[in-house]
Amino acid sequence: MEDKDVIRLSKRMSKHLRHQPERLGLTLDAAGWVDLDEFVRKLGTTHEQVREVVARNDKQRFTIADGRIRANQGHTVAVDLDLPVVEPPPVLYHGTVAKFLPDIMREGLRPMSRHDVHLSATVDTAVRVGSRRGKPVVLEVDSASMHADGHEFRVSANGVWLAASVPPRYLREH
Ligand code: HQG
Repeated sequence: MEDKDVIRLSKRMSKHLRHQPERLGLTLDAAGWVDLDEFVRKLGTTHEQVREVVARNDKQRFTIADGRIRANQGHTVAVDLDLPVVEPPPVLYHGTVAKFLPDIMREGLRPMSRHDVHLSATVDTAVRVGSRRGKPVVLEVDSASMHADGHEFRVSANGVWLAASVPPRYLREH
């Protein structure tokens, strides 16, 4: 497949595996999995194309296992990915844009429409995430203190760090 076709199919797959499975008549199980044969059929594509997207995806957004597929993170539908709580690296990063800063510094990072706040292990990744919305601003998260204070962290299969929220006292501009 050409790159642009991989991206287009990846976006369709994300849409149905994260946000609107019902639009294709799919039902995700509690952990976000759906039968791969059914998914391929309802998407109107082929196993080869779906496997190519999973393998070539720039961010490893999907996992195929035991004849099923799921998105690794980013859901807005209710799923419990069943990820273990783990100790985070001492510092994590969040990419955003300047117009959100006043609210973020007042009330902290909130998951907005997603399940969790998404944090990055590297500044580079946070810059990329922030750039989706304009000129990126990177926030540093004092994850060591959060962890010490009892906040839970999880990490998705593709290395995205997840937290329920980040109170403002743990945030500063990078
Ligand atoms: C902001 C992409 C006001 C937050 C990326 C962000 C990521 C607040 C936006 C993944 C706020 C939410 C997630 C507050 C947070 N007040 N604004 N209190 N708290 N915000 O898209 O982190 O390509 O839900 O800064 O790579 O941008 O989909 O989150 O700008 O990993 O795989 O509210 O999406 O991955 O936006 O991105 P999002 P995000 P995929």
